Amino acid sequence: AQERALDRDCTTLSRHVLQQLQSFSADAQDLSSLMNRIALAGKLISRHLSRAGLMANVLGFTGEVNVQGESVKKMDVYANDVFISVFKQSGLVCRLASEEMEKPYYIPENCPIGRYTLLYDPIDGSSNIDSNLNVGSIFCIRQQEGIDDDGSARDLLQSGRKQIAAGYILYGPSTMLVYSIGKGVHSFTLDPSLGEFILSSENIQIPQHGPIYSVNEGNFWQWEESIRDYIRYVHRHEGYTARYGGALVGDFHRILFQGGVFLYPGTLKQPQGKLRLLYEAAPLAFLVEQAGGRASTGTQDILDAVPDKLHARTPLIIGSKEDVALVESFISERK
Ligand code: AHM
Ligand code: MG
Repeated sequence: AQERALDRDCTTLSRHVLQQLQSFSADAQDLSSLMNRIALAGKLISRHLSRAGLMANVLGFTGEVNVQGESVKKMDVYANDVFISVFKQSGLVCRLASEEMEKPYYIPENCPIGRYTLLYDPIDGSSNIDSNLNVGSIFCIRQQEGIDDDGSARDLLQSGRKQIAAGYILYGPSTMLVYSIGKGVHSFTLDPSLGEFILSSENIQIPQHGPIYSVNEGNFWQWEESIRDYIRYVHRHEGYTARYGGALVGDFHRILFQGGVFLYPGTLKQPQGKLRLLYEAAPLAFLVEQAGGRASTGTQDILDAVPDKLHARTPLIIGSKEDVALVESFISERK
């Protein structure tokens, strides 16, 4: 029994990916090394974040010089560079696209063989950093379809169904990695003493309904009437509780385990909302569908939405099936 406990307690991420793939095909080996690289980026960022408070100004501004005379990078710039350097060495990824870079970043030395594109938000919820609160990284992997691209990355302007893997890393009291390669959703916790992500929950299923609603109600008068209708409904019915942390990864993580809904609807100033389709909404939509939940723009599944540009934004309603459907019903009523 002890042996089995040890066995269970020590399923590392890399072993888990290989078990999931159950094959030694080239694709399987690619995916497992891609996931290992993402885990490495997560560990590096996690380590840097845990020391950030000790280093003058790491949290704040770019271009500063710290006590050791090294220039201090703002956290999101640092995290963006971590992903680039980690994938430069992998050989598999020819192109990276992130919230921090206007254009995709090509790794020419990988391009003859690199068949994948990594899309990511290196630090999601970056305003939380200034107060030492949780942030995250969001990622997904797509097969590269346009190698001799002119930099416009048109092949990326396709639906989220093209993702072959997606997930996030949550930098909270513990660092966690949650991922899916289309075979369920699994979470891992970083054991800092081992430097390994250890399996904590397998085949996570989101409750069909949950108590949490997570939305920035400060935007109330910026929303369409239908969203206000939904919030009024929630206020008038028992069993709802509000939670909003200002970092999508953290808010989504809570809902994945406890059920409920996260919303970032369009506003008067930003009719498409704030969140980006390709590297924020679509990866989480991939996860939530794998966990038995839903993600919607309000009128369409997020995974069916096609962006018109790399940094396109989308309204996002994501979480438990019944709760997403309830929000949608208010929207269709007002159409
Ligand atoms: P960021 O990627 O620039 O950090 O912005 C995304 C973040 C999300 O993590 C979070 O859900 C949202 O912005 C919060 O926005 P607001 O402060 O408008 O409520
Ligand atoms: Mg972000």
